[in-house]
Amino acid sequence: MTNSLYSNLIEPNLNNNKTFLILDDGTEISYKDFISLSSKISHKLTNLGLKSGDHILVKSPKCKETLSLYLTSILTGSVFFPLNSNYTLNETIYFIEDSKPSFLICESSEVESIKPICDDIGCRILSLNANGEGDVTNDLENFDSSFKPNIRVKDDLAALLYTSGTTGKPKGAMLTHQNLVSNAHQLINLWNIDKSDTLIHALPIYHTHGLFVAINTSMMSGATIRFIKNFNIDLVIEAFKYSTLMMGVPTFYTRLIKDKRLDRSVTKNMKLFISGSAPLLTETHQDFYNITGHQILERYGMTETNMNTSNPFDGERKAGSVGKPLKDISIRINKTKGDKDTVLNKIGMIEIKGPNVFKGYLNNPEKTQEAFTKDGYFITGDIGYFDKDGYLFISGRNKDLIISGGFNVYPKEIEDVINQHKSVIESAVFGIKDNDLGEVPIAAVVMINNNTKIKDLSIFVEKNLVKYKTPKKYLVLNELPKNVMGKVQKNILKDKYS
Ligand code: MLC
Ligand code: AMP
Repeated sequence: MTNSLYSNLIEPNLNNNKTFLILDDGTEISYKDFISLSSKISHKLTNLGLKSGDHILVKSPKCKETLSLYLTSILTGSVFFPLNSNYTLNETIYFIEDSKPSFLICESSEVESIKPICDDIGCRILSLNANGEGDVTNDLENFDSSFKPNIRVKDDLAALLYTSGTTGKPKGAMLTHQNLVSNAHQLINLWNIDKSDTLIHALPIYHTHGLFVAINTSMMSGATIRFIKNFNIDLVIEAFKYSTLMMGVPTFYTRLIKDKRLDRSVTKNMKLFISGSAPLLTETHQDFYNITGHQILERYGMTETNMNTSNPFDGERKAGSVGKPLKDISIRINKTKGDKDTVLNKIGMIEIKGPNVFKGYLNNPEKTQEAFTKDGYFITGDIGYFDKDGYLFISGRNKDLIISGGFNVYPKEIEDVINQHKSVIESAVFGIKDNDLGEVPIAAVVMINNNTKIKDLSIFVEKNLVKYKTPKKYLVLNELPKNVMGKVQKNILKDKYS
């Protein structure tokens, strides 16, 4: 078996008649049929000019056809670049210009506005709607249901996922077949996933969590996926009856805890609840345990590295800790200037090396170099420490980042948009605690004229940014607190307005 995604996800399932996906309307699709669908699409796109190594930007909504484009990219040897289908035109233009895809798939309502940008770079645009209809799936009956794969080797690029890292514009993290395959193998072993499992999948499929952690581990172990379009609590609770696993962000768990239907009996078929992408409060861990008898297993990952640490399946799951490093992954705490020592633990920058760590940022050798230490460790921007048992605790972040419901929000990006408004002199975006989403962004703004309507500003921001990045509140201030160097002191704003 090689390290390619084809030989791990597709080849073993070519003739597998077991159910792969259970959809919201109850339809079940077998592995074999799903691979046939992906093979037909592969023929179609290849006929239209898709080649091995091409970037395929997929911005269509979560549906089985969008997921099959992931398999299409594996079969054709192209590079899968999934993107939030809700991104605005302005956000989308940046990704197209930076990644230069050969194919772009989006909803038919967006084709007209995006096409001119695609035309400029010779990118073919095709539609695919939430109901699975569009250019991608038209006339598929004319294509063969088997496809001779374009085999890639371990260091070849499999996917491109954008992330902003510490500052500035989003950068395309280049992930190889080896990065993804090695990580999924580790997680399957660690979490005891096998073909008898059914995973509740209510996450988006354009991030590491919902795509690689959830889909790769399930396909590699031949498990079934209850594929839910979004976190619909009724559908999730209904699915507990016949499922065994759930992967979610902490908001899934805080919402479940508030629901009166959650108890031991409704979750008795479940084997494992996993949480990640944002900090899980100790209180949430404890409340969920008291109500269901299940201890949520917390793990820690990133776009650039996939999963790094996890609490164990068997053994102690420590509330507040993200667990121990995965096998073959080396994690160290690098003490940098200003970091504190506690009596027992050294607190500092979390740095990572291993087969999971990405190849670099697309067309950006400078940022790639900055992201690694001289001896090849990836600098995560997360601050933490190990306890005496080797469990990692994340105690802060050395990056201006807000995590809202598991989505990363970069204040700088929002400030750049706010500052473009004609009535704004300057702004500062910061996160405040939120019971549902963990944190949410709010904005402090200094206006040219204090009579300007905030409504105008918020409409302007909403036109430019996807909903989850828009500030939940605007504060109009006469000035922003600054230090002697002129840097805005967000901690003062945070303390005052949280
Ligand atoms: C939705 N809204 C959000 C939001 N999600 N606002 C801020 N932050 C969010 N995360 C907006 C909606 O547009 C809506 O606005 C309002 O908030 C309420 O919407 P909702 O219906 O309650 O939201 P819902 O659709 O239920 O979404 C909440 C959620 C979702 C938590 C289920 O955000 C989600 O699926 N998050 C998962 C993100 C994820 O997969 N992260 C993994 C990154 S990978 P209005 O005004 O219209 O009411 C990674 C690596 C790793 O980090 O380690 O895994
Ligand atoms: P992303 O850029 O979307 O991949 O986000 C990765 C970031 O999410 C990490 O650098 C952490 O800051 C955060 N993160 C992921 N998992 C956890 C977790 N279990 N606890 C705390 N933070 C987490």
